[in-house]
Amino acid sequence: WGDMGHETVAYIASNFVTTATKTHFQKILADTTTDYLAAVATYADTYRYTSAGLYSKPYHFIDANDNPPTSCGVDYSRDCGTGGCVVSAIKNYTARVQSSSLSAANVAQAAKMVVHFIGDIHQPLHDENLDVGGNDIDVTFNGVSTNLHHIWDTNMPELYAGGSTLAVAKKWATTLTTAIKTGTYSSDAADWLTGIDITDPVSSAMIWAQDSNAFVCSTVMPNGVSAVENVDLAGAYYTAAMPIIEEQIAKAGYRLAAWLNLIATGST
Ligand code: DCM
Ligand code: DCM
Ligand code: DCM
Ligand code: ZN
Ligand code: ZN
Repeated sequence: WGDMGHETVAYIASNFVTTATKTHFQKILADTTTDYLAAVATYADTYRYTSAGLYSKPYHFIDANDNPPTSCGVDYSRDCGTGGCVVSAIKNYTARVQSSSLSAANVAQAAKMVVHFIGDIHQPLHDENLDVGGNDIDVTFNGVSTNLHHIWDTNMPELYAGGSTLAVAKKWATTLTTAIKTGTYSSDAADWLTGIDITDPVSSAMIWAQDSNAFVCSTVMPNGVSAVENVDLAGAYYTAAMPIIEEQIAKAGYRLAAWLNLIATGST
């Protein structure tokens, strides 16, 4: 996701963590404001462009070597590269944020990484190898030349939510929080936590990756690459994609809250 998507995920999580979890992470992040998660949600994207952080580039995705739209599926041993992937990164930084021997700076960095990567794993094209997760599929969006990955990360969320600012993210998060509590998602939210297990981060994250990757076949390219390549996708394609984007952002925030609750207190 782009910055605004990550910030929305973080604000949703802020709305579902317990008071003890909030206190725990405000202390780790040295930030007692209500924006303590949203303020660090995009750190990992800045870090990966620094020379010190180049190693973390593969941590933002898992390259599922499946065959969309005919067959979708993620396999940890097949798809998590030797340099690591979003699933191994969630495992590593979940361990580091719970460490009592690492420096405060390292524990803070781990918290920032967990917030970001639980967001990214919910973007369907972050769970797909084809055409570099859609980066090599040229499309236009309202006449602007871009690529399929970028419209899922940024153009479609920003058009729907009304911009790219932190204030837009906060407002969208409020809407999605209500949808989880009492609206569209209220009967599904409990199922979103099926299989979550803090003692088995790989299995937990693979459930999320699998769930997200399935949308590559059903929604991202249901009629293959040729049906989207060099096409303007701001019409019917956008209309079909947007409910999935909203669901994935909502799920990411709800699962992130549960994961942070498990880290801080041992229960969701
Ligand atoms: N991005 C950027 N510069 C930054 C941080 C992020 O250009 N300092 C862009 C690159 C990606 C997008 O943000 O297109 C989102 O990245 P990701 O999906 O890994 O979060
Ligand atoms: N950090 C870390 N290990 C690194 C780089 C950074 O633990 N290799 C931590 C230190 C700060 C945060 O991440 O808490 C941001 O650091 P920087 O500004 O150096 O990216
Ligand atoms: N990306 C991905 N899968 C890949 C490579 C990249 O999901 N195999 C993501 C990371 C960024 C975006 O695509 O969100 C652009 O990546 P980059 O900045 O590395 O071109
Ligand atoms: Zn992306
Ligand atoms: Zn990312």
